[in-house]
Amino acid sequence: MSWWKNSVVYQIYPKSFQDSNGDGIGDIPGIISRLDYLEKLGIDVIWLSPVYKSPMDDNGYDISDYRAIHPDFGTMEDMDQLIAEADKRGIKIVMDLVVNHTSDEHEWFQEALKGRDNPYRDYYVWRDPVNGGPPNDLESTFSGSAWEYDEASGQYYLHLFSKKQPDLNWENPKMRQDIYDMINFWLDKGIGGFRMDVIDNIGKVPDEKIVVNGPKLHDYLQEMNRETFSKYDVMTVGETWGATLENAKLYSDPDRHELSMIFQFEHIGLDEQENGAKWDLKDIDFVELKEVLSKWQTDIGDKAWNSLFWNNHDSPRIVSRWGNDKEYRVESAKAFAILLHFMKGTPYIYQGEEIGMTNTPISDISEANDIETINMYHERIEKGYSKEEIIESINVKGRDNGRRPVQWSSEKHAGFTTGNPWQAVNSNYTEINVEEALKDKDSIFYTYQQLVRLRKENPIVVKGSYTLLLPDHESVFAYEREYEGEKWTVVVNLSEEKETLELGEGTVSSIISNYSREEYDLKHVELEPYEAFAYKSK
Ligand code: TEU
Ligand code: CA
Repeated sequence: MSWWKNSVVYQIYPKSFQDSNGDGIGDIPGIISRLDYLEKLGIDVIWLSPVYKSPMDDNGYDISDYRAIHPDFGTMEDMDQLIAEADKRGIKIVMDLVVNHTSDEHEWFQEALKGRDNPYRDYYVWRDPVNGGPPNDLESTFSGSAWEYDEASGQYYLHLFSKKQPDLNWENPKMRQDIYDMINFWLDKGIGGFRMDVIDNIGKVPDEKIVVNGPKLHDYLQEMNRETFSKYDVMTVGETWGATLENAKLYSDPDRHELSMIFQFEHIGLDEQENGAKWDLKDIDFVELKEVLSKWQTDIGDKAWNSLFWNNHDSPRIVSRWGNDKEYRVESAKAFAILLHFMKGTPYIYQGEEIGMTNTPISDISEANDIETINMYHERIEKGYSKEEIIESINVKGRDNGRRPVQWSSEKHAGFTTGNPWQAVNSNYTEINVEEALKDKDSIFYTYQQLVRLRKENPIVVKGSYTLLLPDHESVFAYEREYEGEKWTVVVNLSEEKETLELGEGTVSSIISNYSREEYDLKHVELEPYEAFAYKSK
């Protein structure tokens, strides 16, 4: 079986992970200094958000040189050392592959700007004006038009994200070959694979306003696989906001030679008023959450593979989002961990999740760093929204929530830096930090460690079938896994209320319990707020 099916991935957002030299910015030597910690947690793979050279308009998702490390993060020697030091601990490094767009400061774009005849012009997407304006009304994810006018040549270029992130033209075979060479450059260094940024945008057909799932998307991925991944034993995970069960099977059916797995975002959209309206808040309905996650568990089939995650660098903290980060912070953080880590698929832990780091509310837009957040704020102010309601949305959903420095200790700035952090640390760091978590045997950290270990030691967690129980229960999420005559049941109360259930007959001992309960009487299961446990019934 492919190694990545047995793996647990840990995502590092380098700018906020660990600073080593006091400039307030996390860096690669900082990551190296924390590898022993990650080994203790038990993870197999690090997904490293971009560390390439970049003007940092979107914190590194705007790359100006794919083959160089941004000096804030270190040097190529540091990167090589990270790969080697991780390898010593049995950890693979998965790099972020951002190939839907580059930075406008990338030399290809700088060349392209020189004029219509430049050989790099066609590496990007250029269109003539229509009626003196942009070619059409396509919008950027970061607000405003997706088209930017270039005075010098009298044409517009496409940017689905910021103006400083011009879209690459995947129709151009020469451009594609340059990208494949770059991918092989990294694979030759012995990395474990790639997380592929907005990969479902590469088949775009802007003239027809097709931005995701374009007609040639899968052809490009098959070509890429043939030219690159197929020659190495690596994992690939596509970031695909437009994923459906049907196309998930196309991406990750091994016979089609595209990707190992994708991130699907259906559950992530459940607390917005309509899909894609991230800032229009709605309470999560746990019955819907059960439906969506269970559908992905059961209907993805035997060939394709799921990735499992609650949060990443683009989303708020799960404990604040769907748990309770106040009275039940520890209980609810563990409950969400137990719920996810017994499912079928490859789990992803986002830095700080394993100690229950929370969102960091702001009261004014001047405290925000993220380009998506800042642009949305100004757009909504213009549209007449009140400052208060926008700030509320930001505090619930904004990307900065997950990007605050990791809280390592109760020292100044949480031990993240000896200087001034690029983004302030959450003031709860004196209480919530790695040092405290490691000292407390009942901490969230040890629940994650135990979950990672249980997955390693029990094939049922990786291979077992999945069946949802109690589908209509409003707050209890329960399911069974079965494999070779063995059966495990997972029961999670997602509410602040006590719940009473009947799950069968007799007394069972728990495999894990976030209330440290060793036995459960199945006839009268009395669940405390956010109580979660698993037991073996066969
Ligand atoms: O994210 C894709 C993306 O569309 C996000 O902007 C997402 O929609 C948004 O945060 C949720 O509303 C990827 C990266 O993960 C993100 O950090 C980058 O900003 C983006 O691509 C552009 O590279
Ligand atoms: Ca630094």
